[in-house]
Amino acid sequence: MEKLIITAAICGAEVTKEHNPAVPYTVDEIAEQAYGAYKAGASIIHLHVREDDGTPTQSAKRFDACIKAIKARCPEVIVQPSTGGAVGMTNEERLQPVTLNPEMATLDCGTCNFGGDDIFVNTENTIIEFAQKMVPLGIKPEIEVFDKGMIDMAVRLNKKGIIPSPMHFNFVMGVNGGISATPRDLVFMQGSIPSGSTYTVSGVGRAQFQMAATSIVMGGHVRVGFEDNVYLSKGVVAKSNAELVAKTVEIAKLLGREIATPDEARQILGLKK
Ligand code: KMH
Ligand code: ZN
Repeated sequence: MEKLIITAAICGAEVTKEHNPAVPYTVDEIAEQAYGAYKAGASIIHLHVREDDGTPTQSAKRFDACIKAIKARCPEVIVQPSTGGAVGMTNEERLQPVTLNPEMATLDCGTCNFGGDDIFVNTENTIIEFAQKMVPLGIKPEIEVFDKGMIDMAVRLNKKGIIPSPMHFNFVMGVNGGISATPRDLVFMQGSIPSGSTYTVSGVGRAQFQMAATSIVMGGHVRVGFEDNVYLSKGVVAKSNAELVAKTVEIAKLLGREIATPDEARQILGLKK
């Protein structure tokens, strides 16, 4: 089986220090959390950034500062900026990190309820616009899907030549408004992507490690981190993203799956040189 790529989603846009005091806001905190996650076994850092007071921002300047601080501590790691940003941001705001020409960036492939009155909006035209900004630069899109219909959207855009093959998906499972985090649904999602695609699984909340284990067994990859879950186990708040990555490494070892280095992840995902 292919080596396991672990992505650490260290920060997110919605989770706060009230949820877990270790959620990073400052450039230094972000770099520290990224470094810890990398040392524990993550090859990709999925990156959102914040102002010092925790307000989510997509500022290119702030992304640049955070990426430089991360790379100063772990030059090898893959940094994957979010183009999803936070609910309610404009497309223009969200697209800013693409100007930094990263190896990868997220490409959210559909609109989703996000609990309460929140809606994360990604119309077909938005998805096309974002893909057309990334693809010519050789930025590998990680196709974020919160439901099965979003896979179908990506496949349609792939057939039209807007999203290139092979596609790499992130199945975000357990958002309040998206597909549930169950093995049955993961089998359904995996069976819906074109052969030759790769995928990672982000189990939200208490499902994080159950979905991680299921994906490890199925040959998928795994995302963990504060963006999706702040607990190490029931009632135990994780001290760091590194703890969440270390637990994933432990599960993978028990199940006989080796962990990919960043360079091995680059090869598996076909990232630009
Ligand atoms: N914060 C969510 C609204 C992504 O990074 O591309 C969107 C999100 C997806 O986190
Ligand atoms: Zn994100």
